[in-house]
Amino acid sequence: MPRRMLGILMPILVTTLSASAHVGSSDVFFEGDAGPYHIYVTVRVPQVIPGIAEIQVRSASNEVEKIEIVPMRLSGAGSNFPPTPDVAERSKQDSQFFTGRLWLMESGALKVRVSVEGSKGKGELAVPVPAFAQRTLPMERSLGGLLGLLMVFLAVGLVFIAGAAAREGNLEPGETPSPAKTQRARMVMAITAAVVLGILFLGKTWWGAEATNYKRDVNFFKPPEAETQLENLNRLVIRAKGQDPEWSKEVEMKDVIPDHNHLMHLFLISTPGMDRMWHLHPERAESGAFVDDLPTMLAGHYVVFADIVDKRGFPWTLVGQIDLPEISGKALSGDDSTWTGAPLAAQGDNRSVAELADGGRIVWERGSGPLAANAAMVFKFKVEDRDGNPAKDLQPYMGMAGHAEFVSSDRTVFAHIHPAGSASMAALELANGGPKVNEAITVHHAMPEGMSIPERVSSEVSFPYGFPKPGEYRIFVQIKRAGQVETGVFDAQVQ
Ligand SMILES: [Cu+2]
Repeated sequence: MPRRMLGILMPILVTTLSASAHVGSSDVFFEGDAGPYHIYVTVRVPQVIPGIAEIQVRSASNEVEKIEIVPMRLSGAGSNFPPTPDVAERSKQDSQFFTGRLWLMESGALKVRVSVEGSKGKGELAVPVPAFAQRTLPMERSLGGLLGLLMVFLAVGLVFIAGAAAREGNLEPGETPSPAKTQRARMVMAITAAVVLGILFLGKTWWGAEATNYKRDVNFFKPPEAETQLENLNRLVIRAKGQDPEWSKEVEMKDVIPDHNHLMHLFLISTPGMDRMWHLHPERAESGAFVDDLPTMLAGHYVVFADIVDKRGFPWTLVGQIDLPEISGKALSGDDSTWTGAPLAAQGDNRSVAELADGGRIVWERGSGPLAANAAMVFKFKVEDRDGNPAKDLQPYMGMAGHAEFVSSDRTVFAHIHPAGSASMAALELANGGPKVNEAITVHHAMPEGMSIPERVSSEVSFPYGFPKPGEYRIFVQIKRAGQVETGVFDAQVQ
């Protein structure tokens, strides 16, 4: 009895709050093409695993008739044999909006396959979903008290029922139990009490083991630490250290996979003002550490965010801090970029125009009204040349029209987003069976600089994303124009 009761209670014990796969931003936002249909997908990842993910799909056109969704492993065993898909429910008010709920049964790199049917035939795509237990909250006191009372009532009741059965179970009507029967009943009650206590003890042990495992899981998936060290004046060495001792055995640095051209995307952001930012690409050394010869930088305190993707396609952001002296380093080259400007508070809230060095600008078409937390949005940015016309010189930057980093002023949220959304490009490729499918999603498949013919990129770039909580955010939007990476910075007050 107590065992089964505990089983029912477990999901209540582990009700939770929000945490991360980027940092502090666990929901998945996606925009892309399922065959002929352009769709937006939001996956609200459950805080507990097993748990229910909420899926929202918006179709850009009214040609979609039916949408099916199913969760699967991102790669490896099980990624090719989906269970029976669920049909997403079509909204009665809005025929282009579909919702569904899916059970996610395990932590790790998963994907949700979305199959679309409509007047143009069928289309399909898969959205990578990093699923992980995020936090454990203690059971509410009142509920715990009530359940405790019930348990005592049931346990004591069981002892008395057993006693009564032994004493009076086979009496004739009106007969009183003999002293021998009363004696036997006491024995039975004592044995029953021992058995009940034994079961309760086993239940408690089992509960404790489950809770410990669960806590370990929560710890395992917390953002790992970026241990940083400055060597030889300008060489930054970064080592990954998981919150759980087992982490480095399961996530080996020798196995991390490239994500849009690089094994690591490193962001150094000056704090508290976030008035300087570097986006760099360290190389992996033999030892498994990542190493970068820093460019010339001002002395200061920097927060470190380093994105990597493990071999299963699970994205990790290493988080750290470092005090750097003034560095006279190498010139920026390749995909590395930097920005310097006004600190966060000085910009004023909700600034939506960013001036660029050549007189051009990036304009955030944010619409009117306040920005709400937990709302899926499409962040649209227009790039203008110095005459105010749509810029015609945009090129792919690391294979995409743009990159955006959303950082909260308290640095508890960091999300590196692309036009295809919040999933890493490496995971998107794994989810959709290789880089080929990705061409629909990226502007141009990532190739070493100089090998690809630069394609024209639209002067408008958009990112599907939603702020995970209220607060002040800085948004770094990075694009490439005529061979030069440019960064536009926007501040947002989110309610
Ligand atoms: Cu990027």
